[in-house]
Amino acid sequence: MSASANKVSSPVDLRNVVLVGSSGSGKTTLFDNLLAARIPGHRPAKDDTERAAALTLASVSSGDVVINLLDAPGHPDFVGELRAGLRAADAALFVVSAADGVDNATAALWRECKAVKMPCAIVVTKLDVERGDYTSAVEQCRQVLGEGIVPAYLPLTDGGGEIVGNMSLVTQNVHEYCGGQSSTRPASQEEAEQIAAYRGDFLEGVITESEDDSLMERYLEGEELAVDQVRRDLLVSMSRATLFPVIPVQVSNAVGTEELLRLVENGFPTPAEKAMPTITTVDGTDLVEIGCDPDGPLVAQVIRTTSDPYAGRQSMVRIYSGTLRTDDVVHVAGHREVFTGTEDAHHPGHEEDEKIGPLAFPVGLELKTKDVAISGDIVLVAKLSHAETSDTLSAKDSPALVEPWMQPEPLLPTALKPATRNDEDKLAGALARLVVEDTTVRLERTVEADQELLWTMGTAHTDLLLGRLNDRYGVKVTTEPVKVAMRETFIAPAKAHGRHVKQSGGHGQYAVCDIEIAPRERGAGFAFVDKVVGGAVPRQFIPSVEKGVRAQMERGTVYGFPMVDVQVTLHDGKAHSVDSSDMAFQSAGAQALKEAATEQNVALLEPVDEVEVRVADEYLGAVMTDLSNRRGQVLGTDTDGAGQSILRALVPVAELERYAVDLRGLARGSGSFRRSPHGYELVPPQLAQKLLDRA
Ligand SMILES: Nc1nc2c(ncn2[C@@H]2O[C@H](COP(=O)(O)OP(=O)(O)OP(=O)(O)O)[C@@H](O)[C@H]2O)c(=O)[nH]1
Ligand SMILES: [Mg+2]
Repeated sequence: MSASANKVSSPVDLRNVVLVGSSGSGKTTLFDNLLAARIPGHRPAKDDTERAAALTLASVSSGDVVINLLDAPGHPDFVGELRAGLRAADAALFVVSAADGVDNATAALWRECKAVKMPCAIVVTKLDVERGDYTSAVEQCRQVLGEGIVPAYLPLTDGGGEIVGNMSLVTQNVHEYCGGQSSTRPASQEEAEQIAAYRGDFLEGVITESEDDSLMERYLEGEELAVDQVRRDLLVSMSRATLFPVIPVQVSNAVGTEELLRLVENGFPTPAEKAMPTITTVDGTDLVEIGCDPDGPLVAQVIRTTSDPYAGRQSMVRIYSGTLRTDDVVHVAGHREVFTGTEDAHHPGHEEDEKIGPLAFPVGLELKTKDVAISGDIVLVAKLSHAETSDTLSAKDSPALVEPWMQPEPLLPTALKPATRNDEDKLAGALARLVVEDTTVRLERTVEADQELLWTMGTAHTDLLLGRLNDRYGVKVTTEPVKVAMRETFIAPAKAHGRHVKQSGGHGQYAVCDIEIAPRERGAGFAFVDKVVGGAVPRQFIPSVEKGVRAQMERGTVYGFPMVDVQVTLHDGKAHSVDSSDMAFQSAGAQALKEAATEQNVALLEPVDEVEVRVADEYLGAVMTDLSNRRGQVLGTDTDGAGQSILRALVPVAELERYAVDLRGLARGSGSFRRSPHGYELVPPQLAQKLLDRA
């Protein structure tokens, strides 16, 4: 079958390639350049906020293969889309702008690729911009990104410094571009010298990383190596993600697109060569051995989901094994808890059978339908209603589970307030939909403050989601400051006399209790001590006093926040043989606590989180200063020995609301952090009012 109709009969004829690089490095421009080189009349898609935030798929036939190109957003808010793209693809084109250099954001993206051992070729863009220089871009890549980076092509410039082609270190030929067409010719004397200056490094890298000992011997003896042999070793070393060939491109005149497409065709791993993700039985107990075989049992995964009010739902699906056919009934399973160990309220475990709707693949802007997609392919499936992002589709008779990719933790909270009653009614349903689609969003309904918090990756992500709420679901919301769940506690011992006496007419109520209150250590909780002697408070009413005290602690005293960390000792009281009751002693206990509390002996507590910040070494000082301005208390620092510092600190939650945004600015994109609840700490008196206003 011909690849041009995207009817591929073997996984070896497929290449799945994701474009990775920092925002503005030129990925989308290159994506369109590569498509335009093979799709006559290709026009770029409208670049709106949805397009810029989404992993976008396009299929293109090139030579004997079909390339599924994925354009991933570079903005750190959308790293979830990038991770989905890294899961779907078998190799990456890592785009670096020569004009902007290798910054922290680029280094962070490189770590993303490294974390999943992604085979990468590095594409250098923006060589036409002032300061854009190939050699220094390569040098920077080596310094910042690490070992194994070697140019495979050099740019060819004309007399005016314009890039008009490239020189291949593989073939030692020159590719010259004219009007978007490239022609190949042997290198001139001068060009050959330039090639020779870089070729040694390139060949040594390729041969070393491919561990081709016999070739190394022949190379060291000065033998001229066959181009095919070099290509084969390049593929091996690139597939191992230990060697990263570099290639320059010039989008304005399409320089490099042909070589890049050929490199993908001949030098990039096929789906059959890529290691499988972890696949288990549906209950996660046994590993399932799966190969990339179109005749094997179906195992596929939903990479991303979009819903459109008109077109309905569309799922991007990567097939690992077997063949997916329109109208097939498949098993859908999602069980994150199997891999994380905890139930995820937003993505509850589920299993259903579902019929596969029409399959499609985008050729540029145009969607083309097909009936069959084989292992190794990426397709769009219309109208799946049960399968959510990261769920597994598998054969009904041998259901399986593919481990979801690592999700980043959303750390920026926004409190949402529906604009009208009508919006309030629609909000919950709309949010639930957004959350199952986008696995980097979390919802939290706070109990005390009764706020709806939307946790996202950053402000651009929040804006995107609020835009979707409005555009897709017609729900309007405003935002408000996030409230902090405060506590109160006794900071000095106190005594109180609680009296609940009502004896006018009928059945009376009589209870008197004397308590002593003592502060306890942070986190020690509540303790109730019974020191009643001589039956001053009858046995059966002692738990009543405790119950009353606890109820008042829940309601709070001076500030109205739940009280924690106190010891209450009941040492005396009075009862009446007829009028005393459980209720009366509960009231007396509650009242005693309330009466003991004054502004002098009760203080506010605020929640504190333990925070772990990872940041490039050079920003450690700035991060520490900033944390101390946030009233943070550094617990310790460490280094990973690879340029990253790790810092642990206790920081008040009130100071962390915007930390996701601020850290990124402070550490120029090099920072990330995690947080977990630590406990409560006393609020400095001078800050109490400010915090009360926010609670
Ligand atoms: N001069 C010049 N401009 C370029 C080149 N490549 C891209 N650009 C421009 O740089 C800008 C950003 O390019 P995009 O392709 O949108 O960048 P991106 O990597 O997709 O960015 P994100 O989608 O935000 O991650 C656009 O205005 C492009 O026209 C290049 O090689 N030379
Ligand atoms: Mg883009």
